[in-house]
Amino acid sequence: MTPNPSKRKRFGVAVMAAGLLAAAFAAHAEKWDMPMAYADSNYHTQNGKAFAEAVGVATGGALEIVVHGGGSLFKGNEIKRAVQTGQAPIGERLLSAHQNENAVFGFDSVPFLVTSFEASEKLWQAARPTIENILADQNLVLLYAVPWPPQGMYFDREIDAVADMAGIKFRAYNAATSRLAELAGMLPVQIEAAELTQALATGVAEAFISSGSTGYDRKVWEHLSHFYEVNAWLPRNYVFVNKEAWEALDESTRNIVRGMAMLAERAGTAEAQQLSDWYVAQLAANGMTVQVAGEGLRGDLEAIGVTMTEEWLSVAGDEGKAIVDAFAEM
Ligand code: PCA
Repeated sequence: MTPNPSKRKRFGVAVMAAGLLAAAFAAHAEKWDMPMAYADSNYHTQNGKAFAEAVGVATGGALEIVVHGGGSLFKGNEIKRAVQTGQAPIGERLLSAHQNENAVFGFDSVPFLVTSFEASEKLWQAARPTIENILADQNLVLLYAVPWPPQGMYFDREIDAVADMAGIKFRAYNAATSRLAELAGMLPVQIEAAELTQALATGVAEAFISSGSTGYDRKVWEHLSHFYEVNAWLPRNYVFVNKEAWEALDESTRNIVRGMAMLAERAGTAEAQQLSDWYVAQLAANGMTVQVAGEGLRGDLEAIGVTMTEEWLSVAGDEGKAIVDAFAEM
């Protein structure tokens, strides 16, 4: 059926009138593009869109945030720089992806430091002021952070011990995942989630560590057969703003954005927790063998975890130690 052109025109006029009206209320309407790296359908991206919409409503249209998901505006590994330099005023990125520039950013990828959402929340409260300060020195304002579900390991075969991993090409998403691969005798290759399906299809990667969420988003059952629940850690995505763009907002707008960011952090965290088991169930429903890592494998990974924890503490210095100490006291 072809749409009625006269109706379309009337609709167009109405939309234009509404637009003029909104513009009259928000005399200095500001538009922010917000690059996000993960799939449009992913809860992080959906939560970012809800945040953007809430800011639009609460500011009466004075600040319009437009989310670009799936790495469509900037790729994951370009987003921080884009926001630092003002090419984008706001963006979202995996926080631990920056641990090669400052080890402290890897606080949420220390193996077995936290293995549950509850502990992850405490660790975030312990780390947040330090992360906020480091970002402030980099021309960035932290708004909110939302965890991924616990990390497990994906393979194309049964794995009973770390010895079974020798020589496997392992997709990494930060320095910790690369180091884990090395210590397990695998070959790490850094790949964004957006390119993961392609990497598995072409054999560039044969295994990886991630949440059930990313396995589900990437339909990983098309390429891999086994998922081992390890609960190695719960990494976070964070949303941040360019400092000049932030300071250009008036105070009441900044307060609204802060308020909506608090809600987004709560809502996104609740969503992650709610979906966590469902994602893993979907892996099984699509034919994968899903199991808790066996005792042998678990023991081997814990030994690697001890090494990685020592290494992280030594490079993350006093700031890193202060986070772990503050967390231990919570
Ligand atoms: N998904 C992201 C990071 C952690 C996760 O669960 C990824 O695999 O890129």
